[in-house]
Amino acid sequence: EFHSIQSALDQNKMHYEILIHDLQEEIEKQFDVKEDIPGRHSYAKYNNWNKIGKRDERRKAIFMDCGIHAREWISPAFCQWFVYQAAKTYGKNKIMTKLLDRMNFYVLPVFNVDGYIWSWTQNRMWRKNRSKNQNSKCIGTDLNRNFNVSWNSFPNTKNPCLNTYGGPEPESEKETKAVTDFIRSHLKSIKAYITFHSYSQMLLFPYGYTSKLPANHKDLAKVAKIGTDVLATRYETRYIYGPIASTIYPTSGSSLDWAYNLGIKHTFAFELRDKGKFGFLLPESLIKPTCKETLLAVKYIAKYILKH
Ligand code: ING
Ligand code: ZN
Repeated sequence: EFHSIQSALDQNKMHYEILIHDLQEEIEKQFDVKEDIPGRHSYAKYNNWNKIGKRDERRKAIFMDCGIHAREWISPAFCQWFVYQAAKTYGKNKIMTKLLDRMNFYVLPVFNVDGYIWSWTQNRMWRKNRSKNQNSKCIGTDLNRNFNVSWNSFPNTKNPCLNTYGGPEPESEKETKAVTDFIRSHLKSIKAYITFHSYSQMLLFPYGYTSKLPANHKDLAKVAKIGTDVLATRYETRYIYGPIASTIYPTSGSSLDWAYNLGIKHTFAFELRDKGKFGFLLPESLIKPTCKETLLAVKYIAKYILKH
C-alpha cells in the first residue's frame, strides 16, 4: 500500500524545501548525484517532494510531477535531472539563474511510489499504483484516471482488472489526494502544471475528455510548437504536439485536464522518448540525452510563464 507521500507530508519528514543558498549541498545529500545519471542509480526509489526557489510563496510557481505511471522510468529520471541541473547550474547558466531567481518549482519525482517499486522488483511493465480493490482480485488504480474531471466517463476506466481503472471514486487514492490538496492550497502561485510520461515523443495539452478545445488553445499550441522545436535543437528528436484527445487518445480523469479546469491555464504533458523501439525499456544510454533535450523545452516553457 501507499505509505510515502501522504505520510511524508503529514510527518513533514521527507517534505523539505530546498532553498537557493544551500541547493547544491542539499541535492548532493539527497540524490546520489555522482552515480546518478546515467546509470541504474538514476532510477532509484525517491519520493521526495522538492521545492526549488526562494522562500517566497507569492512568486510564480511551476508544479511538475514524474512517475505517475510505474513503468515509465525515464520520467522520474527527468525530474531528478531537473533538480540536479537546477542545483548545478544556478549562478552559472543564465537562464536557469534567472528562472530560479524569479520563480519557484515544485517537483515531485515519483508520484506513484509503490507502483514504481513494484516495477523494479516484481513486474517491469506495471503501470498503476498498488492499492487493493474491493470485490476484485485485481490490484491497482491508474492514478492518471483518478482525478475529478469527467471521471469515469469512458468504459475502460471501470474495470479494476484493466490498466486504466479509474478507482472507486475521484481522488480515492492517497497519491492523487496528496497532489490535489497540495495544488489546491498553492493555486495562487502555480501558473503552470507539467506532467511527465513515456513514451511517444509528444507534447500534449488539454483536453483529453472532450474534443472541445480550451479557450487559450492557440497560446498552448504556440508554446508547444516552440517547445518541441527547442527540444529538437539538441539531438534532432522530433516531437509532435496537440490536444490529448486528438493527438494520443481520449481520456477521462487525467491530472492534466483536472489542473487546467482548476484554473491553471498552462498545463502540459510530455510523452518522452522513444517512439516504440524500446518503449518503456528505454536503455540507460538514452537517459541523459533524453533529459538534456527535455530540459531545454521545460526551460523554454518556464521562460514563457515568467513573461506572461
Ligand atoms: N500516456 C498517458 C495516459 O495516461 C495522457 C497519456 C497524458 C493522457 C496526459 C492524459 C493526460 O494514458 C501514458 N503513456 O501513460
Ligand atoms: Zn503514463
